[in-house]
Amino acid sequence: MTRLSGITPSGRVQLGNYLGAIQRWASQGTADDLYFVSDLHAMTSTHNPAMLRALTGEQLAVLIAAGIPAESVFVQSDLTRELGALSWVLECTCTFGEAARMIQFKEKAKGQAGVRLSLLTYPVLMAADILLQGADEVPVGADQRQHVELARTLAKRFNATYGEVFTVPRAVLPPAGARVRDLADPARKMSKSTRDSAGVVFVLDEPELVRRKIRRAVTDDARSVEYDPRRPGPANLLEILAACAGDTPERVAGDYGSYGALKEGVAEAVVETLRPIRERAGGLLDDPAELERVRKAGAARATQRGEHRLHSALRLVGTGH
Ligand code: AQP
Repeated sequence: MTRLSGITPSGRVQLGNYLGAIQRWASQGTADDLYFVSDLHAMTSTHNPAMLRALTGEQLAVLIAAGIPAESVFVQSDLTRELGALSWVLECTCTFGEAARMIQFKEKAKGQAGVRLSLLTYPVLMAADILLQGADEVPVGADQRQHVELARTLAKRFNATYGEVFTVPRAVLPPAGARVRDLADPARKMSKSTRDSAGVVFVLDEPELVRRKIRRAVTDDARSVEYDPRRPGPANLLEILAACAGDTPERVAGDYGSYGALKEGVAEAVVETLRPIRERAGGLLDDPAELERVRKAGAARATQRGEHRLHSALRLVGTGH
């Protein structure tokens, strides 16, 4: 059974990406699972090419530094030939109405001038990501569920029209995990592309900067440290601490008598959780030849895994050899 998950280089990897996804990918993934840096998905709105390249390298290094086996990781754009060809076949399988119905497209395109056509078509590219690799399960949040449903529809339609080639994928909800919120504005989730990064802990931040951001986290004026999900600031700190300690927020709350002490505890737990990843990722980023070697090997394996499906699909639609 193959599970496929990706991370988009729309900004630097933040603590929420790590605690909510990458940590689980590293500890619970199986040898058949695949994890990729979806750099092509980061191009559906204005982007900076040099930044995209740097962020892609950083994310690849973080995935490997976090302990995901290098043979399970690849960069999406290293498969542009295969994904480009399969996207075209799938665009010829998808109707305009199906693509235009995607809620995320409607929301993101609303009121925006110069909307890139790729914002409309990227769910088809996402279907290509999934179908090329023969993924059975795609763990996604509610916002991406409709896109996996589209991949499912396209797989079934292709198989019924031309012949059985694609595994029909299933969207699965990732196991409930930490939903890390912005430290400066706990009403919203921590995000890599947030403009003001005062409340965002990046995985590669220096320890002193991590401590500073956590010390400035917004709490409230209650005096006691208790876990109450209706108090988003303190609850966020306790959830982060619990995720780092492998414990429950209710239990870790009992160890602290003041917000000051709690913040010190959270800061140390986060610094120690991220330390080995920051060090290993730093080592990889300082050794571009090694990172390139890992990247090439991942690309070769992912290409090889999908090659036969692409060739069959091209042949069955009446193209290729
Ligand atoms: N704050 C979060 N708490 C828990 N999990 C999170 N994830 C993201 N933010 C949090 C999980 O990280 C994985 C990779 O995310 P993505 O690159 O697919 O995009 P995203 O969910 O949109 O992440 P960001 O950081 O918020 O990026 P931008 O700013 O571009 O929107 C996913 O599994 C996601 O659930």
